[in-house]
Amino acid sequence: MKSLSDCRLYTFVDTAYLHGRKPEVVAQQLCDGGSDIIQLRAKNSAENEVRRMAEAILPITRRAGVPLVINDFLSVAIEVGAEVCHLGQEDFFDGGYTHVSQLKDGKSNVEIGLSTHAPAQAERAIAAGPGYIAIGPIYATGTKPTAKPVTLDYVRWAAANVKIPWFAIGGINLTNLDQVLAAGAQRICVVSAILNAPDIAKACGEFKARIT
Ligand code: 3NM
Repeated sequence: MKSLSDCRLYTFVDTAYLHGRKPEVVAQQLCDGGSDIIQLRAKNSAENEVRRMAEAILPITRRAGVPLVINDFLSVAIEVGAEVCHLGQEDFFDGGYTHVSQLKDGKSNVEIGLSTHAPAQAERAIAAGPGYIAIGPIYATGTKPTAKPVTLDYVRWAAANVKIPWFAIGGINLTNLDQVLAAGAQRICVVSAILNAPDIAKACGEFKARIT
């Protein structure tokens, strides 16, 4: 199983972009293309549906040695034995937590990833002990249409200041990828530019070849 620091290309099984495909089929294509880590993101699904999808995907990611991240649903991540749970600022800090150990309650070794949208949020998140942080959205994106872009300034700040694994996210595609890398990112999250591509595995391979 890859460690978080080994991961460079972070991709998604996002139910908003399945286009009729089964989640586990998409997961296999992401693995075949060289994704290092995969998140199940199901913003409008009930917990039991997320659990069902996670159980279908997990054997595929395990076989590939790719950590599976469950977005939002910590209970599902722990129950199915996913390697990571990703939480937003609201879920974590507005939920009253200050350290990831409070979430796990000694019962699980699931890693936690946290979203951040500004340097002050990154500093507070890092102090909470996550396995990684995400920084974004770098560019405007239809995947999160209401979020305000943080620009490459935040990437440059992260490159100079963040010592744990961090992933740039938001509106990244093959056209702007080089700008994000030049600003200092070594790890990239991509949702729509891969899931909307005609060949998911090929699209992953194109990103991967330029990141590593
Ligand atoms: N989180 P795409 S931006 C899921 O800034 C998500 O925390 C963001 O999708 C954040 O690659 C984002 O299609 C959307 O732009 C990423």
